[in-house]
Amino acid sequence: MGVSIEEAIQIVPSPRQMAWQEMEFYAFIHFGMNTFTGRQWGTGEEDPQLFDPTDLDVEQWVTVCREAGMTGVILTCKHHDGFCLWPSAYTAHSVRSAPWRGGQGDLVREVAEACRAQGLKFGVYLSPWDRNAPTYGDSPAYNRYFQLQLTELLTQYGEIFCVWLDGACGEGRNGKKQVYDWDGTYRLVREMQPGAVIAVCGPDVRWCGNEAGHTRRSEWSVVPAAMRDTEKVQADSQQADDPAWARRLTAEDEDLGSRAVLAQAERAIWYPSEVDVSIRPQWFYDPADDDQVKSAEALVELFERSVGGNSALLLNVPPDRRGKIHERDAAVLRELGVRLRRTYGRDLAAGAAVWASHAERDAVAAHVTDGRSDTYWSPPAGVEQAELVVDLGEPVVFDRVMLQEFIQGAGQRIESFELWGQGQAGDDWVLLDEGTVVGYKKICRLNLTTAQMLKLRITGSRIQPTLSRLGIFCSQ
Ligand code: FUL
Repeated sequence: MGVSIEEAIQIVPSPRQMAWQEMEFYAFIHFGMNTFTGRQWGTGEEDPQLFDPTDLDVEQWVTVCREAGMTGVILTCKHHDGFCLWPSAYTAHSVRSAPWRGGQGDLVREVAEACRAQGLKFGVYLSPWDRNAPTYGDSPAYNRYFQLQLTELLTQYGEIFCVWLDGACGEGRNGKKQVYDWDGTYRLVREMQPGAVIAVCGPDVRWCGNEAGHTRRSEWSVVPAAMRDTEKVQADSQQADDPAWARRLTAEDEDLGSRAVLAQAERAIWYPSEVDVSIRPQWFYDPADDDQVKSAEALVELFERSVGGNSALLLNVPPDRRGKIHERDAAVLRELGVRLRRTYGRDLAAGAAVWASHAERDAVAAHVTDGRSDTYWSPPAGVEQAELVVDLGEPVVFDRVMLQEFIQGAGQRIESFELWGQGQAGDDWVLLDEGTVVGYKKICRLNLTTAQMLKLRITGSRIQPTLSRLGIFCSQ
């Protein structure tokens, strides 16, 4: 019992987890029967006649997402009410029975194709909980139904980057508890879409544990294997609806991967965090929320704290009853894209000279400013504390510092660090920020600073740290 740091650093992302992590920021699109009923959780008894967007424009959805800087879209192909946005062969409760496109429409296809046309990846949300399916609660029969539907989604719509399996679940109509065949479902995904990650009730991507956009101060990607327990994810998902719970994490939930936590674990796994949050207070469009769309500034902060806090950001953007992303949401997302490009489009440290207190063979300091993700700096094994100094050549104004570890080759190692700045060579060093974990990406949000020299002091790491990038940016 107990996972040592020697063992923990051997744990690295799978190629599909790494490809997903590099996507960083992508959209959730909640659209379906609830859009037309004003509910957030449908009962499953809704009349398919209600599904009738008047001015559907999926190109607009994808354009808005792309311009915001997103790299993919996950569509709610079936939410808890069981209504399918594609003409499933296994139920009549779908677009086939709706007036939209005369019953000939397939929204999953339209969105998948719009994504491909604009270079975004496409993913599917298929709610395990189904309040319409008569077999729900009758475990083997419903598992068959669920897996047949999943097979349709995985075989008819091209490449899928993510299968998002929601933890929310309730009793069946007959009062029976549905026992899901998770392993069978995972096997199907691996066989039919080997590049897809399985999120939340799945082995590849960890739900951050709240729907409020909160990222932990230390978001470890190496965590106890028990975190993957679907029963626990389901129990936590029930509580996510409780606004008080959703807005904070308990102290126990704060620390998922410190040495002390790993020492108590039987086994550890690479299980990185995803922050899922809506641009509005609710997941599905509700006109009452039109004046509560998050501001571009709030979204920048959300991006920097999640993507820059070793998580991915899954931002929900719910189209309205016309079938369009509302003008307000579209405007703030456009502004978000402008701000992100303005800040991160130019790395002020690119090519800068770097010195390190230690360097191991070809893992030299200059690799952190060479613009490549496959090179890195590292001190020799056993050197857990080390320093790196970047010389910008002249005083430079900035307010963001980005750090990235070489996780694909060396796992997650940095436990704590400090950033120091020197206005000009020879001035006193001033502490600019301190932090804990880095992982895939850490973004330090600083006050506007002028410095020629920047020093990273790694004050704690596992065996030896690695760093593949140190970037410096200005948001102003
Ligand atoms: C939750 C669901 O109950 C919500 O309706 C929404 O889909 C959210 C992303 O997950 O568990």
